Amino acid sequence: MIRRPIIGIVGNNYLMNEEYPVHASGQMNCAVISEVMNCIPLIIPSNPMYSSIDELMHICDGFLFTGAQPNVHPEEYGHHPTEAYGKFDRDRDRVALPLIRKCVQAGQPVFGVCRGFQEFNVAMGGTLHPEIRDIPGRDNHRMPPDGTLEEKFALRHKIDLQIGGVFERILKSNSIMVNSLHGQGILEAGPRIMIEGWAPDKTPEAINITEAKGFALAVQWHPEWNAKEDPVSRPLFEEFSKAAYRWQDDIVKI
Ligand SMILES: [Mn+2]
Repeated sequence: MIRRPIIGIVGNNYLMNEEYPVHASGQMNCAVISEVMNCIPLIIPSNPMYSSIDELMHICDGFLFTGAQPNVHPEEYGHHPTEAYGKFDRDRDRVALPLIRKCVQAGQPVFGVCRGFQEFNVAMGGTLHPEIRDIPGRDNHRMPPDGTLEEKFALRHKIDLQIGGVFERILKSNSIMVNSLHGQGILEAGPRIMIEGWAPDKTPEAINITEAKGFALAVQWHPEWNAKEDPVSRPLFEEFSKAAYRWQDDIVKI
C-alpha cells in the first residue's frame, strides 16, 4: 500500500462574515476520518467547474457527504422554492448529487450525514420536506437555538432500527440514541432508498441504498460528534473505513 485511503469531504460554499466567499467543512469531519477511520481527509471545493465527477472519484477512495446549513434546492426534486426552504448551495448540489449516483453505480464507498442524508434521497429520486415539525404528529428535530456545542449535540431521541438490516448488523442493536439538529427531512423516499431507522415520530433517520455495489449508508443525525467514544458513531465510521480500504485494495489490483 502506497498510502492510506483518501476520503473526500464534499465541501460547503458560504460567505464568511457574510461577505467573503470560502470553501469549507467542519473540523469534526476531518478529525473522524483521521482518528476513527485511519484515512486521509481531503476537503473538496464543491464547484463543478473545478473537477469532473470522474476526476474526484479517481483522487479519492470514498466520500463523506456532511451536514450543512443550506438545503438541497427543491428544483432538484421538482418542488418550487419558498422562504421555508432557507438558504441554498447550488454548487454543492451540482457536485454532490451526480457524485452520489456515480459512486453508488461504481461501488465506491459513500456515507451521508444530515444534509448528506437528504442528498442521498434526492440523488435517488426522492423528495424532502422543508420543515418536518410542521407535519402533523411530528416532533421538532432542530437543535436548541442556544447553549454550548455539548448541549446542541447532546443525545436527543431514540431510533428504532430495522431488524435484519445493515444498521442493525453493524451496531448489534435495534434501538439506539442519537443527536438531532435538522429542520428538513425525507418526505418521499426514492425508489432505491431503503429506510432502516425511524425516530419515535416515524421520521426516517437511517437509510441504505438497495443494490448499491458498495457501502452506501446515510444518517439524519451527526455521528461525527464524539465519534471516538460514541457506541453508534464509532462502528459506523469503522465500517465505512473498512469499505474504503477494500476499495483502495481493489483499485491497486487493477
Ligand atoms: Mn432527528
